[in-house]
Amino acid sequence: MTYLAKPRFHHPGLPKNALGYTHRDYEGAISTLCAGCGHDSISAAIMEACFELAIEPHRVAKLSGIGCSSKTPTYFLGNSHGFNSVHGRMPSVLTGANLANRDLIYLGVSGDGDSASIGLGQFAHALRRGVNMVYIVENNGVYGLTKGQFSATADRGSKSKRGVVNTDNSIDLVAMALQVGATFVARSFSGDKAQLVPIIEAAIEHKGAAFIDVISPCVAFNNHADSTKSFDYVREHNEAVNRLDFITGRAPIRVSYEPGTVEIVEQHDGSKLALRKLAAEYDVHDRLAAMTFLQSRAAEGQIMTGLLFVDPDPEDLHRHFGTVEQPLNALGEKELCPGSTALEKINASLR
Ligand SMILES: Cc1ncc(C[n+]2csc(CCOP(=O)(O)OP(=O)(O)O)c2C)c(N)n1
Ligand code: SF4
Ligand SMILES: [Mg+2]
Repeated sequence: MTYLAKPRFHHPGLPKNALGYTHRDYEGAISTLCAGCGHDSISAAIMEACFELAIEPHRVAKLSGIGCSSKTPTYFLGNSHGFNSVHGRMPSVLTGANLANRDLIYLGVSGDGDSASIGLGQFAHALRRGVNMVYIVENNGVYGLTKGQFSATADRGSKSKRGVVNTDNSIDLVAMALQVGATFVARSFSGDKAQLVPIIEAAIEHKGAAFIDVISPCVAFNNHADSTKSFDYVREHNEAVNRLDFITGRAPIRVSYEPGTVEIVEQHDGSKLALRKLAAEYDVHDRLAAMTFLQSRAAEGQIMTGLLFVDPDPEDLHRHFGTVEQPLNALGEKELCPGSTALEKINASLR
């Protein structure tokens, strides 16, 4: 419970990262979610990724909308900046914060209701504009917080806990992210930490719009036999296209796979992704082929996971706008206000 303070004491032998921080330094308040909720596993994966990357918590800004998923930033990175916005409006608040201070790592946490129902427009436009962020949707196919109504990602034909059949077609956020130009697109499962943690690490280092759809079963309303977002269903139908190891620019490459079975993708900042292909015909750099492949597998009922698309040299919104390297919120009056002569010139050019 959030009103219960966590004990400050921790075991002196806890492992430390390059900054000398332990996992405790990446925790937040005690979770109030249902025991077993997939969202808590995603929070754990985010904390693990930030610990492993030795990120200073004050360099992260967590933003969310409304929902059980959007509550989760309270439960991790308690020393980071946080903003719990309005339902479906996280992307525009994140975009504004990113424009004002490009120096922070932006982590947008949302739900399938928050992003695919009320916030669909915001979701598409933030990705289309290339906002440098990690956008995570904790996808359970229902509005968990308001007692389990179908969301727009619920599969047609799937049943609610009370047996009602969903007759609407579903929205695949991964397909949309690919279509609108996101430069890093992945899908994972809250029950697969080994896959999810390196995907989050790679997304944090990616300097563009990174989208991760994480299937995250709602144990209270959508974990029954006729659901396509239950733990059992996802375990049975989940097929990974690749396995990812994330390697920072500093670390030497040390992967345990057979030579020739791993593709090394270098990112702009020098970090590397070691990708072990599991689906022979899958090309992680071919956006169009990825879209076709994913759609055809989805039609067969398969849930494809892994790193689905990456552009190793992405452009972001600041590059499009040509903004200065220094964060706008750190500029002084002299730089922000060019004076009346410059204003006259601009006005004259518009007459
Ligand atoms: C403008 C507005 N409309 C409706 C609601 C009610 N509401 C709160 S959370 C929610 C859906 C949350 O679903 P999702 O984003 O999937 O999160 P989950 O709880 O499943 O993690 C809705 C409809 C609201 N808070 N604000
Ligand atoms: S209602 Fe569902 S989504 Fe919300 S905390 Fe409970 S299990 Fe998680
Ligand atoms: Mg949901």
